[in-house]
Amino acid sequence: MGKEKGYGYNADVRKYYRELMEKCKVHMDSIEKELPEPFEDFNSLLRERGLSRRDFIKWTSVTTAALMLPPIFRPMVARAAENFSRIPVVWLHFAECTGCSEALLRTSYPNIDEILLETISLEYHETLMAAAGDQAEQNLEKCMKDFAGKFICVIEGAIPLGLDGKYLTLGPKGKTGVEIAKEVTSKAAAVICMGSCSAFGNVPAAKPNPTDAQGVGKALGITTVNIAGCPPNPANFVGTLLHYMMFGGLPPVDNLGRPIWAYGKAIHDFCERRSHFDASEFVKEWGDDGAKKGWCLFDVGCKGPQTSANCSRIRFNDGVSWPVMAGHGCIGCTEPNFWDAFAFLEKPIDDKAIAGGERTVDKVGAVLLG
Ligand code: FSX
Ligand code: SF4
Ligand code: F3S
Repeated sequence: MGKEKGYGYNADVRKYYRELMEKCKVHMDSIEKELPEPFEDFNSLLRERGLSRRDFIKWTSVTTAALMLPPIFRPMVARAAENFSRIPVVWLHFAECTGCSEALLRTSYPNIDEILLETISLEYHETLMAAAGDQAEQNLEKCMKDFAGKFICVIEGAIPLGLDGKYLTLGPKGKTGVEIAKEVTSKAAAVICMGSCSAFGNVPAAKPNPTDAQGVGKALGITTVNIAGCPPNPANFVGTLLHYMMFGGLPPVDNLGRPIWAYGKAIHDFCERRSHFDASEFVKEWGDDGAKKGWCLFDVGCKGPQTSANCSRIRFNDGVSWPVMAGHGCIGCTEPNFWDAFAFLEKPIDDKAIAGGERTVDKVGAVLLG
C-alpha cells in the first residue's frame, strides 16, 4: 500500500473511503458520458489568467481538505473542476439586490473558484444572458426540456407570496415569481439557494414584510441546499457544485440546509481576534486604542460567536480580507433573518447575559439559533 493510502485511518474508515472513491469514479464517468463536452478548456483559461499548474494543484489540496475529504480525493476534485462547465445551470432571480451575482462576478483578481464560475454552463441567467423577452423564455423552456432532471437550479432572492405572488411578476407572460419557481424547481436535479434571501427570506422578508416574502424552501415546501451569506462566499458555492459532480448528490447539511463543510463551525472559533476575546480585550468605541491594536469587536456588536460560516478561515477576494479583519464586526449574515434577529448591528446581542465569558456567549448563541 502506498504511503498516501493509509493516513492512519482504521480499517472501517479506509473501507468507507474506498467505497466513496468508487462511487465518485462511477458518477464522474456518467457525467462525462451523458453531459455535453466542456465548452471551455479550463487549463487554457487558467494559463490565460496567469495561474500555473502548481497553483491549481495547491487549490485542489485546499479544496479537498475544505470539503472534508482525505487527500486521495485530490485527483477527483481536479477532474470535477476540469469538467465543471458540463453541468447545465438555470439561475433565477427573485426579490433581492443581485449582490450575490455581483459578488461572484466583480472580483479584480479572480482565484480558481471564480474562474470556475466563469466556465459554468449558464443556460439561463437573468442578469447575464444576452437574450430578453420571448427569446429568453424559449431558452429556459428548451433547457428544462433538454436537461430535465439533470440541470441545477440556482435561486437568488426571496419569493413574495402576498397578493397571490403578484408583488413579483417577471417575463413577457407576466408570470409570478412563485409560479416560475415551482415550474423550474420541479424539473431540476437539485435546488441551490444562493444567498440568505433565497435561503431564509432575509432582507426582503425583514419586518414588516409587506410582500410576505419567504425563503424558497418555505415558500415552495421543497428541500434546498442553502449557501447562506449576504452575499455568500463564491468558494462555498463552487465546493457544493464540485461535491455534486463528484458524488451525484449535494453535501450533508445542517438543520438550516447549509453545507456542513462550509457552515459547520462558528466564525468566532477561527477569528484572528479570538485571543483578545479570551483575554477580555475589547474595542469599546470605534477608533479607540483597542481598535488600533486589533482587539475583539464583541462589545461593538460582533455576532461572530452566534454565526456559523467559514469567513474567518477562507476570507473573501482570494483570501484578502473579511468583515472582522476589515474592522467591523460580523453582522451574522449567514443566519436566518439576521436583519431582524440581530438588529442593532453595532450592539452586542445581550450585554448582561454575555458578560460572564465564553461559555455564556456560546449558550446564548445556541439558544438564539435554536
Ligand atoms: Fe440577498 Fe443576493 Fe444579500 Fe443581495 O441575490 S443575500 S440582499 S447580497 O443579492 O439575495
Ligand atoms: Fe472575532 Fe467577533 Fe469573536 Fe471577537 S467576537 S473573537 S471579533 S468573531
Ligand atoms: Fe457575513 Fe459575518 Fe461572514 S457578516 S460575511 S457571516 S463575517
